[in-house]
Amino acid sequence: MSEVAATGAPGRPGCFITFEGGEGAGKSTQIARLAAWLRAGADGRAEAREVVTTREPGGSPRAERIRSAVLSGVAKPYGPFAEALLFAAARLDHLSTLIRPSLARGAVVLCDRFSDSTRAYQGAAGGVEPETLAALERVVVGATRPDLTLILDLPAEIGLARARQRDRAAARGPDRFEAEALGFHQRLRAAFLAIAEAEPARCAVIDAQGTPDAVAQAIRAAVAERLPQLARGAADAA
Ligand code: T5A
Repeated sequence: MSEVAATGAPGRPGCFITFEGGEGAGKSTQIARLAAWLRAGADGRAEAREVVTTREPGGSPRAERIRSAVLSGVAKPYGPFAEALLFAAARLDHLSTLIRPSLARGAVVLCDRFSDSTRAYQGAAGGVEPETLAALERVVVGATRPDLTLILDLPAEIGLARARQRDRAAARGPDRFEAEALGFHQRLRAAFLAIAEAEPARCAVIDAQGTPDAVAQAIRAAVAERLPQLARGAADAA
């Protein structure tokens, strides 16, 4: 077995890390930073570490088409359960075409949102029964559960302000979920914290209020603690 293999769950060579949290928490920013850190750790090794960054909804051409539809709000009239089914359909394709093949060849997969977002957005905030979503998760995700989930936590008002500032700079309006009322986003925050409390072995809560550098440092520390074999080369290179 190579030095960079067997970083995640037993039986699969790769390692699956998801980023979760409310709107504007800094997930995209931090995925790029963690990917760069992990890739830098591969420098000088006999065998380079492959890092794949991806996102949900989306991550594969078919899933990106579902993303465009759902975030445009076209499915909203069908209700949160129908939206959960669309996110699940996108996830099914994303898992089979990108995530599982990447893990099978030993890559580290960093994914911006995954099934905890369905639990929080369509479940806790949207009102779909947790048992229903758990059944959907079982059939869609199966054994491909994340090795580590980093939950970027900050008050909803701060995340929404960041997202709005970014949207203004890009001359675009809020998407389907950004447009929801503050109470919806506060329920999301509580839901992500409840997931972390229920599954402490998988989840690490990261304070996302600091500077991008401070948040990146906290994420590296969590990776080094939870997945030491993954962080070893990267920590040496930092
Ligand atoms: N969804 C998704 C569901 O409802 N169910 C599901 O099952 C799934 C998978 C996806 C939407 O779909 C929903 C959730 C979402 O509403 P999206 O566009 O991918 O839509 O939205 P988000 O995942 O929320 O991503 P965002 O792009 O809005 O936020 P990020 O990625 O968390 O934040 P980021 O890095 O883009 O940063 C936002 C802004 O803040 C700045 C950045 O420069 C940027 O301008 N920033 C900071 N500013 C100050 N301090 C820091 N530490 C900062 N970090 C970043």
